[in-house]
Amino acid sequence: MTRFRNIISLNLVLFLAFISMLIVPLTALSHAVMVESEPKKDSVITKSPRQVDVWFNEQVRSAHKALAVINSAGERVDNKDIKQEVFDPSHIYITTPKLPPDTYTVRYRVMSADTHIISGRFNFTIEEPN
Ligand SMILES: [Cu+2]
Repeated sequence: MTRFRNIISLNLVLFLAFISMLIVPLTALSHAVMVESEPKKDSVITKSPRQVDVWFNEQVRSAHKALAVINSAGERVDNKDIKQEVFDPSHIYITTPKLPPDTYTVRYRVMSADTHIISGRFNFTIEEPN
């Protein structure tokens, strides 16, 4: 009887392991991931951008989106006018005033279609033109 019960519990463990193998990749796939930006991650440019664009691999929700451009002194320098492209909800952007040479950090936070919050950051540098 004990042996029979052990077989059942082993089957249950295998079954649960199998189910979790099916579920985990699905949830991982449904996370939005940043795939592109302008200025690009770690890029060095010589002219202030007019805006900072971030693209994800899939559309993100319009609620709870945040995007900020921060200078090396830790000050927020964007125009706080985050927008989401109407015809491409995977694209968010924010405008900036003319930025002086510095290294800037872009921080983003969005809600995936699956309601998970995704956040991250990247840098770009503006150099004096030669
Ligand atoms: Cu997710």
